[in-house]
Amino acid sequence: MSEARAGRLKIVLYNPRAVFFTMPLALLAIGSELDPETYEVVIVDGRLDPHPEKTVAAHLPGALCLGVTVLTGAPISDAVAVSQAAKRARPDVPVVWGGWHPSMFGRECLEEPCVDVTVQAQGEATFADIVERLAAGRTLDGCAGCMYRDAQGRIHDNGPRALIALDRFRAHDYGLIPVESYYRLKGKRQLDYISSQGCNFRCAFCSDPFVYQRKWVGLDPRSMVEKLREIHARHPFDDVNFQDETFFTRRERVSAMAQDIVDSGLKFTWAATMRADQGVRMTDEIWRLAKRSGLRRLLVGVESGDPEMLKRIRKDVTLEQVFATADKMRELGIAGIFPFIVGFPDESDRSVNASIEVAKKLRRMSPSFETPIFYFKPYPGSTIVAEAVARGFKLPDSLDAWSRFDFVAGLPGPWVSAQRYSLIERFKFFQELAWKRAGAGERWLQRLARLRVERDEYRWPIEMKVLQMLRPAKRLS
Ligand code: B12
Ligand code: SF4
Repeated sequence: MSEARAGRLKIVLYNPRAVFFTMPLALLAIGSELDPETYEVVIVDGRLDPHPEKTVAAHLPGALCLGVTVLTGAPISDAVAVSQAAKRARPDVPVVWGGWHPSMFGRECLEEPCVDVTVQAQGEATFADIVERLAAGRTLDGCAGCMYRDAQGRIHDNGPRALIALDRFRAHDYGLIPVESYYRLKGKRQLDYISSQGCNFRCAFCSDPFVYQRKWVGLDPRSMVEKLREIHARHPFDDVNFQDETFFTRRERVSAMAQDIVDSGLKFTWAATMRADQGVRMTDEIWRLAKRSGLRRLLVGVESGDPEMLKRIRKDVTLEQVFATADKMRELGIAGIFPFIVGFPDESDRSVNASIEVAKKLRRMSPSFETPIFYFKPYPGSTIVAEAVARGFKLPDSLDAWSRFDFVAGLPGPWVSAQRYSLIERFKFFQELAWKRAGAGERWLQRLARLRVERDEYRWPIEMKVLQMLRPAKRLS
């Protein structure tokens, strides 16, 4: 934790409750960018602290502001609860919201009286600017990258701030968070790390093109491995989970990083995201080097098994590329997560069935491949959603409604019939059982599940009902 240095100005940051224990990288990013000689950064994490409202309130006397990171969905209600408690305790301390939801809905978030400022997209420079202005008693007028409400209740939109190269920011200070507590809660010594921001692509279902305007910035590989070495010396880890949207955007960067890891003598495995078109553009040499440096798992978004749908959602990836990348992964013994999305507006049964068939093929390729299926939920800013809205689909119109817009409860959007939903849920269940590494006691159930999947026979799913009663599904948010 940061040492107490007299006379520094306190900045309190809050990460809402969630069911996973990924390290709070957003708060680490904005907190580390503040000059440690001038500011004392306190990070409170609702996933670690049983009474975050009280803890946050206790830190507020003398604080310059409270910063909260907010994802769309369930985290909004916790962010509101903690921000309201903060306002009750210290109405004079400004509350700043940043992250993916305020990046898309900066103005709407400001309708909630406990939120004073919202930050859009990359936050390091904007937050540092806000904090400096607050410290100097200056207004936020002209502070690019944020919106704010003035004393008269008027909302000001200062417009976007250009994306800044990550190497121009201070390195993330993992001393701001209790790294060992996250290891403990995850049950493994796995470090979360972010090496790039944004994405050059244009997938119609994703918030990234809207928030980062198809721009991408990545850390220099040399300084990154040096940083990993420093963190490793303080908090030894066995695995690094790169949380980048598109880690493999520049293959030369990946190659240099992998070579540096090998040369450093550090021994750890790592996982990251890859697009299938990036996979086919990697040379064999880089693939092998990445594996040698510890690459253990890739997340490769397939999204649809229907080439027409892939075009419609502007994925700009072909199924041939998916299978070529998967082949390479199988050859090198790299595990894979290949997510699909079903239930796009007006998606036909034929298209959903095509996704199911591709998922089956991938599952058959390796026991280390997983093919989760999610239901499409409309992110604003994309063409596919604009079309749906034009045809009468209503997006949530308040923060409260957005907080109940649960992306992951397994509930489909309005474009999936009850019958289709039931089929997809059954397929998801049986394909998992059919291909997972099963214990001796489960083998007969597994054989039955394989038979069902091969024959597309999901009627009378008694095994499913019994197993779901015995082991309820894990919540995702
Ligand atoms: C880790 C992660 C999670 C963790 C969250 C852990 C936590 N901290 O609570 C978990 C596993 C819980 C999670 C869940 C989900 N996630 Co998620 N997740 C991510 C991921 C991979 C990394 C986030 C991260 O740490 N980024 C690194 C930091 C440095 O970047 P950042 O968060 O953008 O922060 C910068 C700015 O946004 C800004 N900023 C952020 N917070 C703040 C706060 C202040 C005060 C300021 C000033 C600035 C600021 O400054 C930061 C530095 O520039 C992102 C993808 C990504 N690379 O960002 C997806 C992402 C955020 N997730 C996404 C989705 C869709 C989901 C799920 C729905 C996935 C699913 N199908 O299950 C769920 C449900 C979310 C929910 N409603 O609960 C979407 C966006 C969702 C949205 N609109 O909010 C993303 C963008 C992935 C994608 N492209 O689809 N997720
Ligand atoms: S889904 Fe992935 S590749 Fe597509 S725009 Fe989003 S982050 Fe980029």
